Amino acid sequence: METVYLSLGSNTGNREALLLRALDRVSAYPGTDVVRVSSIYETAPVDMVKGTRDFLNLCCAVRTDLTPFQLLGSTQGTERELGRDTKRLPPDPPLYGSRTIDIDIIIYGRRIIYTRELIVPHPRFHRRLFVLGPLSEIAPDLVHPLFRLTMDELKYMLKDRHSVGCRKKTDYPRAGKRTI
Ligand code: PH2
Ligand code: MG
Ligand code: MG
Repeated sequence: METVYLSLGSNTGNREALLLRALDRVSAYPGTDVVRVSSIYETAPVDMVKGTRDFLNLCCAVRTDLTPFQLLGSTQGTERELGRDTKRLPPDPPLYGSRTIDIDIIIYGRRIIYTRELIVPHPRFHRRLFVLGPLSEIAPDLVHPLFRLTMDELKYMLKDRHSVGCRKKTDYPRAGKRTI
């Protein structure tokens, strides 16, 4: 069993309902419990094509028996089921297009994985307040397996932490009975 941190985001459709449905799906994966869920944050789009709506983002901690690639297969299945259009490429790469739901594996225990399909720890999360905001809420002392800095320290080091829109929107009722 490993502790894994996921980042969830949505910026089309009923964003809040999509996040909560995605959390439900994750908790139904075999051998997987959602043990902590952050508040929902409303965040300004980063590196997105023009005119996209603000995101709702949250992070959750899960305990799982799934391997990283089994978990990736499951989260991609959930993205498809919740209407993520995987075929349509953004018109102007490397910018991103809108998404009903995006589920990213941020940290998987202390594993370091570098493949074409999956990079863990997520290669950009330490620069993104829309991940570090919710993640440092649920795991402030979690240490980045490569940088050896805590989530709180990484958040503090973000130069643009005041300029990127990221405000706490709702307190999501904490999931699960166990704490980490
Ligand atoms: N996800 C991205 C790119 N930009 N911006 C915000 N605010 N929230 C996201 O979840 C997000 C983004 C790529 O997955
Ligand atoms: Mg993403
Ligand atoms: Mg993704």
